[in-house]
Amino acid sequence: MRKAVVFSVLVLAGPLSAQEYRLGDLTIDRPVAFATARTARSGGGFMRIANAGGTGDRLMEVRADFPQVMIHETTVDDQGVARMGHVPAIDIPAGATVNLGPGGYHVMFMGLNGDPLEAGETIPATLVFEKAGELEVVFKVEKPRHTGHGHSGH
Ligand SMILES: [Cu+2]
Repeated sequence: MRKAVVFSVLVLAGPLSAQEYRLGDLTIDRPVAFATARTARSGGGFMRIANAGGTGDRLMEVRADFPQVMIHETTVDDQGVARMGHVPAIDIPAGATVNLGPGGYHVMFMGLNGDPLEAGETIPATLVFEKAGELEVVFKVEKPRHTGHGHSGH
């Protein structure tokens, strides 16, 4: 219980400082999600993962309190049409920084069903890495930027 209280204080302090998490050689920078429309069925989660170690790792899974959470990648085909597809894992090569951002890899919080993500909310989640293990993080929900990254197709 005491641990939970301390944790929430840290989260409240978040807006003034970038949220950064460390797990072994991995640094996870600023997990955010964007507020969704009331009718949206899913919302995207984003962050940056840096691997300072000498061996690669992989983000295998993200767990959070939604009916389904998947790892997606947005790709653009020859016709310029963007599509999202499930990817089983994201490689985090040794020495590399991998950006999960609009238009690329993202976490998909699915099954919102009339309970949209709202700015100011936080989403506790667990990141599961193949080698480094599990890490608890908190995604901050922010107002969407105008990136054209829609999820209406879900
Ligand atoms: Cu997606």
